[in-house]
Amino acid sequence: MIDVHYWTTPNGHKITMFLEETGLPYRIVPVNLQKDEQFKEAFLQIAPNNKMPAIVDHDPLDGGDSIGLFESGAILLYLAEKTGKLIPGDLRERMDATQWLFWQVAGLGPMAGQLIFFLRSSEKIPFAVDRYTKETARLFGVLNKRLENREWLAGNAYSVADIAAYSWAASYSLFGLQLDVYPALERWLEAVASRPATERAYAIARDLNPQAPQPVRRAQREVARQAG
Ligand SMILES: N[C@@H](CCC(=O)N[C@@H](CS)C(=O)NCC(=O)O)C(=O)O
Repeated sequence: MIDVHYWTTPNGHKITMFLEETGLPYRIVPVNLQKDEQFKEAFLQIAPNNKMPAIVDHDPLDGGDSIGLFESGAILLYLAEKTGKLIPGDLRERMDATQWLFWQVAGLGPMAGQLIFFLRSSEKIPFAVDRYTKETARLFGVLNKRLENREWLAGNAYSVADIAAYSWAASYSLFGLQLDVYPALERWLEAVASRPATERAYAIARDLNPQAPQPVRRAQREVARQAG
């Protein structure tokens, strides 16, 4: 059994998306960020950086003591190693998936996260909003270009690289972005959103926190477009 210390944000969805894909048994341990539960002592013992997600695997492959992990990228790589799933077997493809995973955790996530911070800040700092808006749009452009003429971010199959990038890319409207200028990204978003495991992962979020944003599907965008 794996305890998933989780809240209903893009970084949290990555882990439930992986677990729903693979069917590994897990239970959610809510870390309600609105109640500052990320600062609770018990959570800090697992995640000293006071950010979720984190996991505790009570049944690690080596048969030893429980393993606690924080940082979504490290958790995804650990789960991929544990299951042998959602990571390419071929060395070059595996490294490709790894570099796109790192691109997300070191680039898209932090830049878009800073943008949200400055957009929501009571103190308005146009320079900061401008800087992170441009950088987030640039990163969306990189993702779109990567997905031109290929189905998935790395290798020939859906992988941890797609899972890591999806929940951030699906939040495009929070960053003031429209998908019209990112057609390859739009096609990929729809492909990931329609996976039953993705739908289950976001349903878990909705049950825990009805305010959690849900992905907007292509059909919904079409209806909105026609309504003007
Ligand atoms: N690099 C970390 C980022 C995790 C992160 O930023 N988590 C946010 C929510 S999406 C959080 O827990 N924030 C609480 C806080 O900053 O106090 C990862 O990829 O896991």
